[in-house]
Amino acid sequence: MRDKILELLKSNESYLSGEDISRRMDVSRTAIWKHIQALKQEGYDIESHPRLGYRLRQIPDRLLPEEIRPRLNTVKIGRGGIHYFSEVASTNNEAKKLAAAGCAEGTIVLAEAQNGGRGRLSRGWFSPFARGIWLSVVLRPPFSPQEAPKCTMMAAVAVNRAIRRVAGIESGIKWPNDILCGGKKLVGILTEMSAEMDAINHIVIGIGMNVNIAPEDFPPDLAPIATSLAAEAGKPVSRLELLAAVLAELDKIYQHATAYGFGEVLQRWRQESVTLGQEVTVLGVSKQFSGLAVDIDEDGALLVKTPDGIEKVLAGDVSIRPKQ
Ligand code: BT5
Repeated sequence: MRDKILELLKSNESYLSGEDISRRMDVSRTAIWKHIQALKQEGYDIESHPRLGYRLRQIPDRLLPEEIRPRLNTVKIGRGGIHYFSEVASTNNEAKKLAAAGCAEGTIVLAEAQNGGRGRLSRGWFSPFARGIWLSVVLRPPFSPQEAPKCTMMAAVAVNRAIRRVAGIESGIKWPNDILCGGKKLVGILTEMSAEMDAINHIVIGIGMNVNIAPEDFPPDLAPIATSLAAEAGKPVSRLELLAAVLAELDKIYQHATAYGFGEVLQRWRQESVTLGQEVTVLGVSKQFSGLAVDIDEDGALLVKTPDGIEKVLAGDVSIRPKQ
């Protein structure tokens, strides 16, 4: 009902009387009034005129489900349900709870702000209000648990394409889970999985995108290593448009991967990588070594050429830094 009222207001540049809306919707004027109040609460700028009725002046800069639904260009992603929070600890935590309770594949969770946003290994993730896209997607893929790292790569390829398309900037993928621009981090991806020995129950892909964060608004420890799309593009970027592009790209490549495997994901990852061809230092749990990042293998592991031969680096257990 609320979506329909919004649609009506959007398609009308002038005023619509309460009576007119109530006739078209076949509900009372009081019900319409209540929906309009709720929309105003969400941040819609709706002018109410005692004689003329209602007029939508502006939609809010929020990732509201009412605004996402009409922009969804997907088969699965976002179709399972859109859970929206003004503020939450971590969208990944919410998505994991929903997934464990049996939510549909393609369910997404979004928040304007996170106060407990997480990176890998319990690192924090800076997630200021309405300045980024803090998103988690629930998938129930038919792949084996060993293939989960490739889901992170799949997300990276989808997000990178969406960024290039919407913001027109030259971003690249750093192994295994970052998107960088000019050497600084634009996006981080955190994939978490619940699985049996040979089957995945669900995967939650958490995507954190710095969209409209001004360089001076990053905390001092992040300022030298982080950037945002707006900072790189030199102008604000529509979060709604970008989100719609991310969901559409992810939907497309996920369908392709479930039907034909990860060949295309790996190929695109190689083309868009900023890690391959670089001298890197790998910081493992038990050992550290340097070498040339030459390729990824069919499992998504990074292959590093060292004086002792090729080292295979699996996702999740190392950090990589350009060699000094
Ligand atoms: C990541 O971890 O890069 C994964 C980040 C995933 C965040 C999303 S947001 C939606 C969903 N819900 C969550 O709770 N998480 C996911 P990692 O590679 O471990 O990098 C973490 C490191 O990146 C931190 O230790 C900081 O140095 C840096 N960092 C933190 N916030 C940042 C930001 N907004 N931009 C760039 N770098 C940041």
